[in-house]
Amino acid sequence: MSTLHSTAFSDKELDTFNDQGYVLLGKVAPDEEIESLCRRIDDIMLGNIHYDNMLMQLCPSAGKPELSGQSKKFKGSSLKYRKIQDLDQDPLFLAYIRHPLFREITKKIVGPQISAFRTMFFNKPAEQGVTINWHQDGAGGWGLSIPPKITIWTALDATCIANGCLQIIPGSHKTKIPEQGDLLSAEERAIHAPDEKRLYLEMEKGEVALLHNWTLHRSETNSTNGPRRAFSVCYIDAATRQVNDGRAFSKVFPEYEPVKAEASEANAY
Ligand SMILES: O=C(O)CCC(=O)C(=O)O
Repeated sequence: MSTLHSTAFSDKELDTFNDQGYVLLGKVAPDEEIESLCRRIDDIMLGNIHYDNMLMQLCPSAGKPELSGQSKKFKGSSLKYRKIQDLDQDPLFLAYIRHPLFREITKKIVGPQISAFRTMFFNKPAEQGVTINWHQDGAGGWGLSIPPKITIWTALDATCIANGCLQIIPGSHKTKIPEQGDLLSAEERAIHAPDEKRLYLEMEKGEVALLHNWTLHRSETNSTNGPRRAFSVCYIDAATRQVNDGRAFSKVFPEYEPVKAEASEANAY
């Protein structure tokens, strides 16, 4: 097992994050914990473990277009889910979300009272998955009262170009780019995301990236014979509300205080 990141977030890492819009943290949890998360998410996809209130979406590769929208409904036993949200309800995922390092990071960048806007499994099933085009997260598309700043993205499988690793544009977090929503137009892509600025984040299983929400990112389909699973959490100031209905989000620091509310079905990425 490689060395785990300490529970402290260094000033150097903070400087890199501020300058580049991302910082790679290496592994923060033992291999066995990551393996347990993988087994748990597979069990949720297969219906061996069931939650009533999770936002779920099948990948188009599951071949059930009638079930490919997101809704709070189990769509059948299949490893071809594209997204599953609201994973803070699950004790294993909740423990990971509340990792002491993530507490330190959020305290330094966001503040002492923290909620999770989305606690989300992102999957590209073997030989499938969808292309996600260049976008920022929550620059204009999420309707939050306080702009979200950070997402912590964990590779549950090793990622590489062939299986659709994250691609980012370092430094792009300094500007809110899309005129509307989060997705870049063709003109914006040509200016802000030219190929020569693209960085492929190939990561080991269990490796973690801290991303500024405005760092441009995208990912391709998975052409390998194994899944590309990932877990992504957007940590926000607990005072944040959904502008259209005043909804709050489950608090994760200093204590866990779940909010019984509908998760947003509006964010498309
Ligand atoms: O996991 C991926 O490939 C993409 C993630 C993403 O686009 C997002 O978190 O907004």
